[in-house]
Amino acid sequence: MKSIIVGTAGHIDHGKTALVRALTGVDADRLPEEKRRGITIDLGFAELDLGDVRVGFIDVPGHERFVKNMLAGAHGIDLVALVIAADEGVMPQTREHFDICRLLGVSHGLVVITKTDMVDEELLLLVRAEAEELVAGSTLSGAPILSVSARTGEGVEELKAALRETALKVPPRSSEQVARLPVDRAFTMRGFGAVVTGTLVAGSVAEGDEMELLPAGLRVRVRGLQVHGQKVERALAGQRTAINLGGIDVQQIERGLVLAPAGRLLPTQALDVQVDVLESAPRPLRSRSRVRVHLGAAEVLARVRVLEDSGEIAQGKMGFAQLRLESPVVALPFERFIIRSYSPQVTIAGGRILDAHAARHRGREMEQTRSRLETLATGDRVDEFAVFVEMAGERAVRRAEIAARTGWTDEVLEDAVRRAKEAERVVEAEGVYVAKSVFDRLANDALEEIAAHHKREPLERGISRETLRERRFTHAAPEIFRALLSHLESVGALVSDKEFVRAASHTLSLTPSDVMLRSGLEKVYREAALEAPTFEEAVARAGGAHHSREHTRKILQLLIDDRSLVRVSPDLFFHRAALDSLIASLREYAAEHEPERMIDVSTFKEIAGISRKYAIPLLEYFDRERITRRAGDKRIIL
Ligand SMILES: Nc1nc2c(ncn2[C@@H]2O[C@H](COP(=O)(O)OP(=O)(O)OP(=O)(O)O)[C@@H](O)[C@H]2O)c(=O)[nH]1
Ligand SMILES: [Mg+2]
Repeated sequence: MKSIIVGTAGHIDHGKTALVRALTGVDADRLPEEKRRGITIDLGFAELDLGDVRVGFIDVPGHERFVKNMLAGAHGIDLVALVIAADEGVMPQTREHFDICRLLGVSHGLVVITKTDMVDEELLLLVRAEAEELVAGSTLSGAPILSVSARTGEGVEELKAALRETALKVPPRSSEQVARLPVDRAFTMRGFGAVVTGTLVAGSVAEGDEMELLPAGLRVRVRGLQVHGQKVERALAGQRTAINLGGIDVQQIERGLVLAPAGRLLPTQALDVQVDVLESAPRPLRSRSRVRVHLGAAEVLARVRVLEDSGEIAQGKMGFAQLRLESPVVALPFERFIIRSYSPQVTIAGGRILDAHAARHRGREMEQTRSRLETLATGDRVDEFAVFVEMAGERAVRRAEIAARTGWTDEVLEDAVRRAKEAERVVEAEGVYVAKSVFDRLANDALEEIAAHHKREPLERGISRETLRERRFTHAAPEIFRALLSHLESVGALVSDKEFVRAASHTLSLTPSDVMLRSGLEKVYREAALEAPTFEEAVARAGGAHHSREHTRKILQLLIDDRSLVRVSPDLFFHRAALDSLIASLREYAAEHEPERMIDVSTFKEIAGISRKYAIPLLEYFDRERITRRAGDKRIIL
């Protein structure tokens, strides 16, 4: 069965509460003060079963001073019943409430002319004409206009039929976002504890769900749920829902908090928005003005920064702005909000959020900022995802950030990622996303940096990854840096060798005397075999004593790089061939001493034909290389 939320709207005393009562039998004015003063002060609730449609009514106060309360309910409605008393016609709050509904994007509704018993036919026609004029040009133009008397009951049945028909036209709520319930009421129920109520604006909530109240970040557990006064296991988007919460005291809960899945969304204090300024606003919306922002059931103070060159958005016009909030809220793209002036408190504008976690924009980047916002305002999900990724630049964004920023469910997020990757707009690395354009630029930077390094150090085999990262990529996400190098390696632009990388095209440029020194050193170590000389001695024997130590070290490094020599300890080098034959002898010895395969230092010295000075560093080297393993004062040959 379809569930629909209908909100009343209209001037004070025009018969909204009486109408809800005529329809449902429920007096939505609950507070003693409301009864005493005969006016509605806070939101009231009632239900109506229309066969295949279940209507949840939110009855709002018409009094100018309680528009704030009206807004706490109006954000969640699917359909508005705009009430106009036949004896008074269109009045200030008729217009203000209607403006609010329009700005909140409530596109379905009907007009109800009440108190028809108090006027004659002629006046009724006049009010009807006035109503038509009010809604002309809006999404409610052409909506049904009904005449009702709550006193005599005349027209009530026709109204029910019209409500049902209109309700059936309301499209179902999107299921793209995770559950959110802006709290409009919190109370304690004896034996149950804290209960919150509100309209579940997205997703679904089930018994046992772990949730949190934002922006406070209070963790709670769903103990039980009611929809339309009936216990249910799961509540769905679009339903008026009462939730019994565990793990919290009712004093901690206030109107405006949002119930959402635990750990999924994040509070924010800066919103990039598209604003629609009312024709009736007393002045344009200007930068630096202090305003009241009504979002969900919350109200927060904010400073406006208009993102248009003129610094203002004129009456009747639309434009981009940033709202800097004085306290945090939880907000998501495409949520609607209302702006009221700080004082006097009147509705002046409304709009849609485009980026709920906005960055500060620099003046000279205004053009780019606007074009990004334009994309967010008009683009699809992939555009939205790509824009958020692009904005992060080389810092890149993590999956959890995107989830918090969009409110998307896992499936929707997955789909956006897949399509953005297919379209080559985004690159993914270990759950981190970076714009393709940024990735390409970084790849280019890496190649440039490596080329520069080769130029400076022609005798080095490359640059260490860490040095490269420190030179150019300290701001980049480490995941992206790693992905970058493996990408460059996979396309053959780069060769990586342990912790070093070099350009695939890099070749050593050796002078003839370097070449001679290199082969000379190689020969010295080969012939010395296990009688390895000191490095200075080796250089002298190779006839390279006239080179600087720094230079001869570089040549030595080349021999290590091409695996001719092995560094056994910081200043002790052996030729690989000598080590290989020593290893072979060790293994032979082990085979003759199965199953122990044990050797001690003196046997080792004998086999190798070396003194203790070399035996210890060599054995330690073999331990590190897993050729031997220490066992007491002996070693096992592995
Ligand atoms: N004669 C007549 N009186 C009505 C009708 N509907 C409401 N009234 C009276 O009008 C007065 C205001 O009605 P409410 O329903 O409280 O008006 P409201 O729009 O809810 O007022 P607020 O919530 O304070 O904005 C009450 O005294 C009602 O009895 C009607 O159809 N005919
Ligand atoms: Mg009322």
